[in-house]
Amino acid sequence: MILVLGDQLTPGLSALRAGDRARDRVLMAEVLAEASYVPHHKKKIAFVFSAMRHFAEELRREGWQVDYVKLDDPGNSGSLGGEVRRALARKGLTRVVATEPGEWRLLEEMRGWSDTELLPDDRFLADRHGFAEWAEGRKGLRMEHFYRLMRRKTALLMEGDQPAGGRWNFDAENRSKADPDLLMPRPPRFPPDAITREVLDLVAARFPGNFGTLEPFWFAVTRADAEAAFDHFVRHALPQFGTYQDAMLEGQAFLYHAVISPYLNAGLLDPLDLCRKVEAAWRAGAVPINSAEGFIRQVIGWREFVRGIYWWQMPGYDRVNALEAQRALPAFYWTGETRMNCLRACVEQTRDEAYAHHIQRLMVTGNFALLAGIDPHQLHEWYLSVYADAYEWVELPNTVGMSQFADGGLLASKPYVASGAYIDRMSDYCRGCAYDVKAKAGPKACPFNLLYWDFIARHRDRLARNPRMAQMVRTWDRFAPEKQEQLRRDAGRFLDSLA
Ligand code: FAD
Ligand code: DLZ
Ligand code: SF4
Repeated sequence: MILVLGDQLTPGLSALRAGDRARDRVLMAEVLAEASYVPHHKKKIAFVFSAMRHFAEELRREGWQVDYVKLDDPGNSGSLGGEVRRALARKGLTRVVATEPGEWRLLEEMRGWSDTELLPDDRFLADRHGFAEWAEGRKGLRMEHFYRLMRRKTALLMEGDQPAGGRWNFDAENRSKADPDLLMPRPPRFPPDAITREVLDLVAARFPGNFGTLEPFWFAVTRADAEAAFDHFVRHALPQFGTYQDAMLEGQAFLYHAVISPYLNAGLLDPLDLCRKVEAAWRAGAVPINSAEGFIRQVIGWREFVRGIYWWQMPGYDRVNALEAQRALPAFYWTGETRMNCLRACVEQTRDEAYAHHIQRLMVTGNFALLAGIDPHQLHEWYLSVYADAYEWVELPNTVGMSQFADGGLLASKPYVASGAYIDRMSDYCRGCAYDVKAKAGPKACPFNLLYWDFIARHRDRLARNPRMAQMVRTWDRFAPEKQEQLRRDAGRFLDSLA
């Protein structure tokens, strides 16, 4: 029996390649354990279940015999292990083959199943053991070094041994603010079919208290639709993707982003295929190099790099807390009820779409949590719950490593902290805010401004040793003692007011 998990919806999956469709049976199971190990967004559960059901149909069309267990099927044991045992008994089978899962917790569990053979997940460019060998013994781990290896390995955007366009990285050109008058291409919307409708009813009935708006639901749930969404991105948004990659606009959730991470992480899309299409669009003159390189760097660079770190550092990486941040996650991360307009907008968008783009996650919700000293584990569980693309292998390193510096600088060379000025420069959020982004002290002062200096003061000694932060520490040291006291008092008052 071949077990296929909810984020393994790939016809070329190693476990399927190892099988024989005339002899073997495929098992797919919706189980409460996977649907509730964190309180997932309703849209995330609906996406996974509907994509699983459509993938089962795809496999059947290709000649596989598929046993599909729905969440509300009578007798559903509620766990993957339980469903494997039930299916073996039902069919009189004795051996299970599966591809390694994407999360440590499940890998540990599956390693304990005596009759199960686990095959490597080779849907990534860098295998996890190879990454660990590369990382082991290096002084500083930098994504850029890893990325160049991946460029050479894939030959993407290469002219012989040299990077196309004469540079490896065009990030410096990717920091423009977006104008609300720009015509934004919207991601295509796929109306729910009968299978998705049934899933939406199931999620509404079984997960009524979970975070998030279930409808309208328009995600692609088949490979064909996911590919259509990507082709639409390449034609309509990719040309501007690089330039506006870091921009944020109120009411514009997607800007020029691809909005494909749920599809990619569930296995509906193949990362190398996507990058080849992007390279072809650049070679055809349809998109500029800063966009093509920016996209390819995210996919063969960051995505692979964070996965390598996850497997190298687990178990234990989910408990790192280098800055000893202990504050509870404020309730407004779930309700959006805050006077800080940037946070309100990002949380409400997350509630409605199960999506936020990278800078919203890193520089609004992440930045605030880091400045305020929120417990990174609680924050990790939040990110893992609320985004449709969230699986621990990719979410955890982005949260505790990139965003919270909780691994002490293993993944990021400096904490991603910024005052309100950064958010004001990259967005239009501050215009509609109850706080004044220009005010540095007093009751109207933007909380990011107060918390920024409070953060520098709290971690002064550690930050003074970091070459990329030392300048800010020197600035803090030069403030008059009365100014330092007032900033810390105002910040303390604000922090005390957080529920
Ligand atoms: P685009 O901006 O269009 O980028 C294209 C693709 O590049 C993405 O689909 C994604 O596959 C890849 N990519 C870009 N940045 C990253 C990155 N930092 N790490 C890995 N892949 C990247 N991404 C997830 O897929 N799942 C998560 O659970 C997740 N959690 C995050 C948590 C935090 C705190 C932060 C700061 C980032 C997180 N990211 C996560 C990375 C990034 O925010 C999303 O991949 C991106 O927003 C997805 O939207 P998109 O498809 O429109 O991406
Ligand atoms: C995310 C998810 C959800 C919500 N439900 C299921 C499920 O019922 N059955 C299943 O096989 N997979 C599900 N998944 C995806 C798994 O959680 C994912 O395979 C593991 O977290 C490993 O990445
Ligand atoms: Fe956010 Fe501060 Fe701007 Fe308000 S003023 S939107 S809190 S950055």
